[in-house]
Amino acid sequence: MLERGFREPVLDEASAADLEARAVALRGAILTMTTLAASGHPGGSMSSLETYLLLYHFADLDPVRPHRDDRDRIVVSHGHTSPGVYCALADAGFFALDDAVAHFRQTASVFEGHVERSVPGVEWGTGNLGQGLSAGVGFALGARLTGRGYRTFVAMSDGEQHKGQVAEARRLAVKERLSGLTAIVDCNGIQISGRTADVMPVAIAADFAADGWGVIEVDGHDVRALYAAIAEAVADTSRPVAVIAHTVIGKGVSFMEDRAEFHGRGLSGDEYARAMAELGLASSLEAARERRGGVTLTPAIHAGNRVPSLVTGESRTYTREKDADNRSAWGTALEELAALNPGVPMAVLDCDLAASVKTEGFARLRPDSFIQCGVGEHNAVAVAGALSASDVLTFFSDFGVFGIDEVYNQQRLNDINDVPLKLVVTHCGLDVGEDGKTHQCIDYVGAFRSMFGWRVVVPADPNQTDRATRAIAAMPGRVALAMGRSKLPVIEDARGKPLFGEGYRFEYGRATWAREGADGTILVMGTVAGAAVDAADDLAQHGLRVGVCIVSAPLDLDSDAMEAATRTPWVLVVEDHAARTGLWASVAEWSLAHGIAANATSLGVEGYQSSGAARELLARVGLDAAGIAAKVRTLAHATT
Ligand SMILES: Cc1ncc(C[n+]2csc(CCOP(=O)(O)OP(=O)(O)O)c2C)c(N)n1
Repeated sequence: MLERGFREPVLDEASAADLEARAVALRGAILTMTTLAASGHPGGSMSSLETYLLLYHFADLDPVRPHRDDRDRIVVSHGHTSPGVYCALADAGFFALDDAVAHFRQTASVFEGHVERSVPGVEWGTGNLGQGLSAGVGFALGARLTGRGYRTFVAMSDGEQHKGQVAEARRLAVKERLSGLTAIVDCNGIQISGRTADVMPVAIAADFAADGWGVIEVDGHDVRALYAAIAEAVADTSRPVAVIAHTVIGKGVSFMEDRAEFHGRGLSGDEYARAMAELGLASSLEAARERRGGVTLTPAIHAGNRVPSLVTGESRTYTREKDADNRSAWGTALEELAALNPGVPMAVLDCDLAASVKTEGFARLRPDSFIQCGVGEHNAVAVAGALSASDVLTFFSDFGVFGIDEVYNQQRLNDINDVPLKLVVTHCGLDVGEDGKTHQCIDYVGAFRSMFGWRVVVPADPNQTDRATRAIAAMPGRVALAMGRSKLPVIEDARGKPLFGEGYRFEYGRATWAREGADGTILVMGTVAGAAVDAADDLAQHGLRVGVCIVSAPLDLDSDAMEAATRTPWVLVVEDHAARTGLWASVAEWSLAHGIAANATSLGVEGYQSSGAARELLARVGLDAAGIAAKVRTLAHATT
């Protein structure tokens, strides 16, 4: 066998003959697993098989140490061809083939219908087509920013070339000069609904070439030619290269070849017998069935994510002398983190909004780590996810509506892939300025409520933003920091000192009491916290003592604070967010889960609003100090 790394230009004859023989047996294994599971995608698995065999045998990987830092990264973008991936990985020694065959698509098995990171050798979970090239761009950037210099290979299908995100990724790869990136496109010409040329014609080779990629066309079933093409791509240090592999769906079994029917179904017993006879293989269905009935595999664990050891520096304290905005406080803290940690690989991804989201200072300080993705958010979010999984402290910063709503599924895939991405969104809520409905991200908590690994932090003023920024940078996992646009007065405590100044330490999930008061409690998050405090101070002048509790982690409420709040006669939940999915929803959930029937009322955003100055829009829906005070008076009146 040749050495790994595709450094030799041609495949030696012994390896070629060996792979060809093994490919026949593995086609049988693909059929056995999809027939046994009575589902799955044999057709594309059989057309991509030679690609997978060459990649897993000859990329710089170590099956015994599948998470070695400087390993080459292989992303399979058409995750439905998992049977082909599992067969090739097993053949290269990553796990036992019999396990993959027997437990394919079995409940609780790692060998899922679409590839995912808990399988040794799988770098990126996919299934939503069109996202793998972006992940590959992320890994390739990771190779550069960590200095590890590994190569990244992305296997793709022809059907998914329809997706716009693929074009976004192609362009970014060229712009960033990612010559360590190779795409191999399985062009079998078939997809679910028939011929790819009929479903949606795409000039695949021409599109890659037009964007500046090198292009090599090859017979994707000829292991010698395919190896040579990949080696040629690897040797090209001037640009990323796409190997266009012309293949046949269902390759190797005459009645499956070139038939869309076999894109996504297992064979019947009769078809299976015919196919195995044609391949010259004995049936292994019964043995696999017996094994499937045995113990289900324990899920393997993926590499996990390293938490950077970070110097977070001295917090800045802003004062009332000069109003500041949260986004500038975030940008300043980010810049300080970058300056304080020269040895920590960091990246900021931007989609043409750096001036607004305040990442320009970082860009000046670390120009090579500032990745401008243009108006290509779907790509940017997937790139950022994979980059964050490459030991690079990665921030994606955008307006809320573009960094969350626009890219919900990409963020969901980041969740599934368990990446440690930090998302910093500004212009959230009605505090977006005059842009109007399309820009009003009033669901930033709600979107992440529907996922499982994202934590959301909503700072209330520049001081809390500064401290939260430093804290989330050092936190493991996915964290979204969500803020508005406007300048906000620094919130002060009852003695007139900055509430989130000296002596305050940000702790995820810990709420902060800005005012004490036994007559009722305002629970508030984010932009409108200052207005709630002003309302409470105003009411105190008139003898009404209202507590104000500022919540910065709306998805993980502080039980101590909640218990204290619910002991008061009423609770008013105030937020610049759709109440039905925001803090109000969390409070309702908490109350039910704790069996505490809080006398609670909501004051949030009940629908998209018009264009207008944030201050006016918030006042119009009662989210200014006067509106909050008026609401409190009705509650106080009702309970006396
Ligand atoms: C974003 C997205 N849309 C739709 C699907 C459903 N889907 C699964 S496979 C497939 C056809 C893809 O064609 P190709 O990848 O060329 O499949 P092949 O037949 O070659 O395996 C579609 C539309 C999906 N997985 N992801």
